Amino acid sequence: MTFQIDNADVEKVVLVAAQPRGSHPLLSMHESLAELTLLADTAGLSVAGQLTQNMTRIDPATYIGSGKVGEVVELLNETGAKTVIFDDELSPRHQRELSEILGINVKLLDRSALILDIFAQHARTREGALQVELAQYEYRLPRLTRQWTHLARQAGGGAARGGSGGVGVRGPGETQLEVDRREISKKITKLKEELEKVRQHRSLHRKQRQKSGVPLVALLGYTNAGKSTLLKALSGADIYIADQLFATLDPTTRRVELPSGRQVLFSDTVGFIQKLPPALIAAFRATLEEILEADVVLHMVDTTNPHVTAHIEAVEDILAEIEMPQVPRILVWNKIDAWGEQFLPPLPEDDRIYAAQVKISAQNHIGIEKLLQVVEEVCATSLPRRRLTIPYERGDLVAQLYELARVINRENTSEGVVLNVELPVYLLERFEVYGTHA
Ligand SMILES: Nc1nc2c(ncn2[C@@H]2O[C@H](COP(=O)(O)OP(=O)(O)OP(=O)(O)O)[C@@H](O)[C@H]2O)c(=O)[nH]1
Ligand SMILES: [Mg+2]
Repeated sequence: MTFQIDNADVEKVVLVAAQPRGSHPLLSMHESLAELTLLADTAGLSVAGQLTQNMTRIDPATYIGSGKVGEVVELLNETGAKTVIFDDELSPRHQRELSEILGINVKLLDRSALILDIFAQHARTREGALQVELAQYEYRLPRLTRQWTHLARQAGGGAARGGSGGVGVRGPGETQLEVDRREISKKITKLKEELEKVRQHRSLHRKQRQKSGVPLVALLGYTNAGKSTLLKALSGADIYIADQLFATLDPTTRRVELPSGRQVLFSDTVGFIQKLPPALIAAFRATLEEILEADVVLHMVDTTNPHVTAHIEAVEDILAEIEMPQVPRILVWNKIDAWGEQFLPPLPEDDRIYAAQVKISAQNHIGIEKLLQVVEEVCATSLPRRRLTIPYERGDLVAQLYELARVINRENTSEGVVLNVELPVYLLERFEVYGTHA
């Protein structure tokens, strides 16, 4: 248990983690609680105390059982904290029953609400803000109780970012929560419509990218792995980097030149975490759709994190959940500068899902050239090859191939220009009539 010096400006919280016997989560109860502490820290909260509970089963009414709730109340009194955060997502019933016992002056949140709050603080673009707002409404709708309306009055409304109500109640017009479920449902429908417009706009952008024929490399990984640091190292772009969870929410894409001179796009996006709220995954569809179109995935991990194996698994689980297509994946062990031993933990599962593994330090520019070489090789082997015979009068097509594909060799024959090329998948159809498999 940790106690911190009183600071009137900082919201004090008590964290509660519980684990039913026989469950095998990716992170142990204590490890997950440590992660929750980091999340609380990122949200600007001060952790005044922690409680853990090994239980035979989840209590249908209070999650942790009434005896333990008593301890929570005691700890709240002892520390003066008025906010409790549970490490697991509480069902609407748990939330209701616990709120009854804790009383109207105690704010009850769970990991999902905390993550949503961080997202609300970090959203920088309109799309990001819309997605977070949608996720918050979806999360709150079934949990709409007296507590929220009470908090709503306290909070007095607030923008998606920087509202005044403190953790968990920042966000979409708090006063809206005073209106009934139907109003919130209407709001959800409206947000979905707005997001649909954003999606269409994005898909237009994607079509332009596809036309440009430049392969897309998605930087994915657990939050804080160093994805943004790598994009900055590769492109020199001014990108926000922080020792914080979910520093990045909105995707950033930059053009990067591979050793051969070939151009690819690298896209940095929102990080993942275990127990990511389902409402968030659903709401971030527009952002995640971009990832789904990647030609290559760089799965970045923080080698220095003692739970790196669990992190890898958590990321793979989320990729499966969003139905990431089977494009080549490269496992990138980042932060090797800070990793004394030349030892990488064994991979949890079948390591054949990775086309390659590379060790780098994004911050100290170690292994970056090697990484780009590997990306180049993987791009080359993953793109289909064709032997195309283009009639001489279609010089425009030959020019297009030089621009959009990789021409391996060229020969002038009596039938036309014969080219061996690597084609991005979307060009296959266009050139089908000219080709045979190389
Ligand atoms: N020692 C060391 N630290 C690094 C390295 N790369 C990144 N970091 C640090 O790790 C922290 C997270 O880096 P980011 O690039 O923001 O990580 P991210 O994966 O984009 O994280 P989110 O956007 O929060 O998901 C920052 O404090 C970086 O300075 C590295 O190679 N070595
Ligand atoms: Mg980032």
